[in-house]
Amino acid sequence: MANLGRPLPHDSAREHVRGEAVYLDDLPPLLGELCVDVVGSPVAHGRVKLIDVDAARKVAGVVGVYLAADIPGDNHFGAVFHDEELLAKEIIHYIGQPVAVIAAESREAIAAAKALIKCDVEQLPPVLTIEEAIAKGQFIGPTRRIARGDVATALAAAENRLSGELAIGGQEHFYLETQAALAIPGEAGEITIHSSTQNPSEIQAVVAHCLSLRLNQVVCVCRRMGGGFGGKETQAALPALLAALVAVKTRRPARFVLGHEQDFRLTGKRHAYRACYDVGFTSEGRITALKTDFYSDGGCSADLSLAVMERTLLHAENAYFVPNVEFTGTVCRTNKPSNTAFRGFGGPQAVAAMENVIEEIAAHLGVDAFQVRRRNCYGIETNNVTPYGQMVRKNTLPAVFDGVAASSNYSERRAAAAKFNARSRTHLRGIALTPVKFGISFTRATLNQGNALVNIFLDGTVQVSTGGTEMGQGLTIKLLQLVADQFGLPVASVRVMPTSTEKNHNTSPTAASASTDLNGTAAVRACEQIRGRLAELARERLSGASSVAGLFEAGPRVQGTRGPGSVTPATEEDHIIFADGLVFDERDPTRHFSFRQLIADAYERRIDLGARGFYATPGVDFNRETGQGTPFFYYTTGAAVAEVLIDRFTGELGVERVDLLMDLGRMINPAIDRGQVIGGFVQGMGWVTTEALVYSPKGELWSDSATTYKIPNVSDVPADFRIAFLDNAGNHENVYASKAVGEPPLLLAVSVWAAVKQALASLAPHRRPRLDLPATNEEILRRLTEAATVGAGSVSDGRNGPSLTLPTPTVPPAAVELPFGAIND
Ligand code: MTE
Ligand code: LUZ
Ligand code: MOS
Repeated sequence: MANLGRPLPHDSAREHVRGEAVYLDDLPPLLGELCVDVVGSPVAHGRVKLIDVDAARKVAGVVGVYLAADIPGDNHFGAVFHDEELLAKEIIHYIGQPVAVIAAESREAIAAAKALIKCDVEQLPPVLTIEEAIAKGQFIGPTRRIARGDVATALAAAENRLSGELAIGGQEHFYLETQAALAIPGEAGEITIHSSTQNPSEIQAVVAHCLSLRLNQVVCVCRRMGGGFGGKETQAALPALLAALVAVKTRRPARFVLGHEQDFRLTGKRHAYRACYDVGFTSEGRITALKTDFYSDGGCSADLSLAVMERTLLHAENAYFVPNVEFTGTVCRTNKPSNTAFRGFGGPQAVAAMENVIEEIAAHLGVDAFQVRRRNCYGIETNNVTPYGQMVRKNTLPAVFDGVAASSNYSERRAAAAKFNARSRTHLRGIALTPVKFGISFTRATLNQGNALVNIFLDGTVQVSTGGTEMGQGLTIKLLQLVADQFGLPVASVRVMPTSTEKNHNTSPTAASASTDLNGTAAVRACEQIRGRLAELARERLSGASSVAGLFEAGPRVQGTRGPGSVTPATEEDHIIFADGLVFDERDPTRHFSFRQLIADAYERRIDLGARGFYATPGVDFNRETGQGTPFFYYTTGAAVAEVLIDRFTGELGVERVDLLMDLGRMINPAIDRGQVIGGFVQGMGWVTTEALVYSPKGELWSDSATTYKIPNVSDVPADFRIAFLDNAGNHENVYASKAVGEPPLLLAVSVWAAVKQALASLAPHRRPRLDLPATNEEILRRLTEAATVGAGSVSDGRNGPSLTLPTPTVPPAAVELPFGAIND
């Protein structure tokens, strides 16, 4: 009955499918509950002249309309700096920025009130792009830097040198459940907030701060989210704060659930980036020096932008050892909603920039990009220290590289694609392998902690509560498996309870892919304490034959969880085994208790049947000022080979096949991890191919719904999608020797973009065509058009697609012929 390592279904799979899983807006309305909505600024940048809410206040059913001046505590809040206004008072920073909040009995009353609110704003010139912000010197925080060696000298001395720029787009989270909160006032200033949040402790903190309450008066509860993807790491705050404001003002429950388009327009996204690089390399493709300057679009306030940029700098070399590097990161301030965490947290942009550099080097040298990648890959014994000084220990990158290259038949398929491109006049193929090396831990060391509460009831069932939240990623089932395993129980005997700051306090966001690591270990530690107490009791009882319950029928036990926890028994208690709902001494398994009997006995004996566990990740430490240290507990690594097919007449892109290999250590739940890999990869595919954020010249988001913003759908999932996991017995770092999975697979989608770039390069091998992200069909068509006009000398205006005189494709010189592999350094 081992629970660990089994592909158990998601704990709510059945409820999800039957529509029985309760999301925030499914909570039944409470007596007297009010709806909440906001009125926002019509312009992106301006000075508030007048907000007239008098008429709106008189609408039947409207209970209150509140402005900045009505906020009992501080109107300012923020995840890191308090640089955001809950309701704008004087200066407007983005279109739709809330200036007034309406509380009403019905949505009809809200709509009527909205129409009557006058908001006059004197327009100021907005800054809407990274380029404009750079030109105006409008930044958030200082430029950060991570460097090693002497880049200037190494660049000057390099055999080959290339420089260029890459534009990387943002991404909308597109969680199916929008940002939402329900606030319920209690007695003596207490308030309970139900929030769709990755970060209940932060909701508690901002509500207390803005409403002038103490932390012990505010409870935040989250049963689950309908997706978070980073978008609810900080930005669940807006509806929570406004619902709480209304609850405090009216003494009535208040619920604010954003509409989908409203959520698109008001909340932050993945940061768009510009990356400018200067790289030096040998004629064998070894990178000797790399300088990359990153600029991100932070939007109007800091939010997590500086932490996101920090992770960018810590992933800017991706999986490659580069002796001389200088990475800088600057966050730009623009008149858009503040951009925020999104799966990968700055890592994806870094990897895209690095893989672009690799593709450019390969094109320049006329060699297979895989060879450049493999040649520069972090080594096992040497070349294994990152620019920030952390050693890549137990490095599985070479194994992952070679494993997936072999299993995908990369070299044969690459040669076949080149032949295909030389022949086909209608389509182009591209194939690329890209790796990931994702650092696991919050880069702010403090956040790497978790606590858990485990209670055992008299019928032998167990409840576990942690600060971790369920957003669909499967934390719950993994916690169930870990805890059930501790007591040798089936998972059905354990429940994971809704996350609440009342049970688990001062918690970190469920983020950085680390929630099973942190909360799972804390839960195991709580179980270990209880098991120690139970093992002592069992040992005592088993030593006297009288109280032993019955004879054990079956043969010797295969496996179970040992007493207080040590692998080699050191004490008598260590011989006590918890397995199959029974407790016994491994030296005589025929004499046993049922777990339930032992619990009843423990209760009679007044033994504590609950415990709180705590875990702090050991050894993480990074100095932001020097850019040196060990920010990560370990790395999750992987590689993917993507093959794409492009229609040369329409630019339409299809992902034909993906082979993916990841090192996830020993998986707690291989079905959940597989789902995370597929989901993460496909979400990344959307980011690199179809998901283009389009703004009006005034800074209004035009792509604000499923009809104007194209996420992948079921038919975009690669028809041939092969997922494999590295057999890594050498991993012991983490709980059950598992590795974090949530974010890393998203970064592998860069392989799809790289495959498109390679396909396009086959048309004009020496021109190194620039390809920004996302490579939308339109963007691909533009590049095809360019290649057509250059390659064949025919004329096209670039708007009507490629001229019909298509260029004769050339086989990239030498590339196909080069021997594959045999790169052991
Ligand atoms: N999977 C689903 N289904 N829904 C989500 O919102 N968020 C991702 C990832 N996988 C997400 C998801 C992000 S951004 C992170 S950081 C991790 O899950 C967080 O959970 P973990 O720490 O349990 O992996
Ligand atoms: N959030 C955060 C994160 O605050 N710090 C991090 O390092 C991080 N990394 C990934 C995702 N969220
Ligand atoms: Mo995930 S971006 O760490 O919430």
